[in-house]
Amino acid sequence: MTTTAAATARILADAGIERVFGLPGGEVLVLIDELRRAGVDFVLMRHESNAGLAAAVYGKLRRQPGVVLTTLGPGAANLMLPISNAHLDQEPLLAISAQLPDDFPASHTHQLLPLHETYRPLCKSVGKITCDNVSEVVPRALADCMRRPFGPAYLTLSAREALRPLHDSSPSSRATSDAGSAASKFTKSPPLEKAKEVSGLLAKATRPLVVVGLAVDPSNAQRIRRWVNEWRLPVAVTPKVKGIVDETADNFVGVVSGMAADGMMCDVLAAADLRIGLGLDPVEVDKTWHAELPIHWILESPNVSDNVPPGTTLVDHAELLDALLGQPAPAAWPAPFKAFQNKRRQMLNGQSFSAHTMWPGSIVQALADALPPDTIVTTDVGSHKYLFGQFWPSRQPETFWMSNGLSGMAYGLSAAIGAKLARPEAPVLAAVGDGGFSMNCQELETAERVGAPFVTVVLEDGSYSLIKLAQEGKKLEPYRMDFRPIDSVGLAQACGVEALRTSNPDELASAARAAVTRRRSVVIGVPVDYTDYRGLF
Ligand SMILES: Cc1ncc(C[n+]2csc(CCOP(=O)(O)OP(=O)(O)O)c2C)c(N)n1
Repeated sequence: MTTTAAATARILADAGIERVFGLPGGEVLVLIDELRRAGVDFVLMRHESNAGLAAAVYGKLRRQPGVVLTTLGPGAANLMLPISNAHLDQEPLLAISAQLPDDFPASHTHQLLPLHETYRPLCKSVGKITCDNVSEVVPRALADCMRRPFGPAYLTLSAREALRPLHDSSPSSRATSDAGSAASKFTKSPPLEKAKEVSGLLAKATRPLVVVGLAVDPSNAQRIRRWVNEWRLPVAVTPKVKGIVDETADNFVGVVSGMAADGMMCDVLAAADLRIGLGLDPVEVDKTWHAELPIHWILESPNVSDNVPPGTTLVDHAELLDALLGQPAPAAWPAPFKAFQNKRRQMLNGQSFSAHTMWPGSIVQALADALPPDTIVTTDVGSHKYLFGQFWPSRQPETFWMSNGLSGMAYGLSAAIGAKLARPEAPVLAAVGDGGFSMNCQELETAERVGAPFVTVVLEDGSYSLIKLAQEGKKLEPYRMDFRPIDSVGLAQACGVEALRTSNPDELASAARAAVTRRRSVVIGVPVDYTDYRGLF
């Protein structure tokens, strides 16, 4: 007899899902057991939020939805952060949690929350898995996550329904889906026509800037690289797509959308006489330039929340890039942003004012020199994210991960676990602040247990420094932004991970290099002075 839980597990396994991340409750034990029988590993984590974040990165890297499983009530409530992140950061995430059965007495309110109503506005679909609809609802939710823009879908399965024998003839309770409301609403441009238009605009431009954003597909990385390199086009990227072009190349101008040096990058955007937004999604932009400056949008799917700038048509990126590559460059643009590029590079060469701390720029430089180009870097959220987001020299696609549409703290370590499980051969570096680290450092134990070692660099400044700097910027009294330093090294050791502290760039580099070659997790605490960030922002 096949039960609803067994059928759910089989559908996930048949869809190529090899791991489900989560934290259990009694109500999902049967499904976890069926997953085990179907050969799907359950990655036990220490907070549902972290499990959801890890799952989404794991899924996106594997070109499939990440799957997170939680209990009902509190476990399901803890999914708000990863579901919001998957929504705003375009990550494919199928979240499944338990729920009370429909036929429970109305007086039973223990752990009862309106989960579908809560998650519906953030999800591409929500639904209830039943013995009647499992073979329809689960595949559809998986497909919804992978419909561009990628995003979350949410399903519930009650412990009672999980045990019911399959009865799959009448699709009585379907998932409510927004399928069909996205790309099909918008007009498509023929790629050749669009290529002519783009080429024509470029022919007239003297300072063009291609801005590549979140919504490009990494499978187009080689085409994008060939286009900007063969035509010698100046190119910038948003943080979420770092690595789509080689950031050590001459034509790389910088990272736009809220990172370090953002004032300068806004000046770059204003100085350009043609801005081409290739897959650019304003969800990453915390300023207003995307609404104020004219942008020639090249989108192949709507942006987050199904937005498409007025008058914009959609076009297949691969076909458009092939058409562009079939033509010669319509003009030459001899490094129109050179002065900005030089200034950006020089910003890293500062020096800390304190003898006991390391200049933040030296941290990036030491690690970039030490670690191989295929290193996957994750960051948390804070000043360190701005630093790495702008200055980490990404060289390969899909090697940089941060929360930027949502910008939610506690992303860095979770993302590192998901990335390492998806790409076991790649070295992984998590760069986090001491605030974010203390939100989820317990996942270091998870990383060790599930065989996902990575290097964590904790930038220790004893404060929520980004917010402290914002407080200063608003000319407010310094108030409650500092905490007593928690010993990151001691915390890591308590989780069974090797750890050291250094303020010496060479020591930092050799510790990071040794850790990735020995395939061991190591945490490196690096004291920084928050005032040093002032020179970088
Ligand atoms: C979940 C969440 N809570 C609060 C914030 C607001 N916030 C953004 S950055 C930041 C400070 C982060 O401090 P830390 O992790 O130490 O990094 P640092 O800024 O010092 O590099 C805070 C509180 C957020 N983005 N996400």
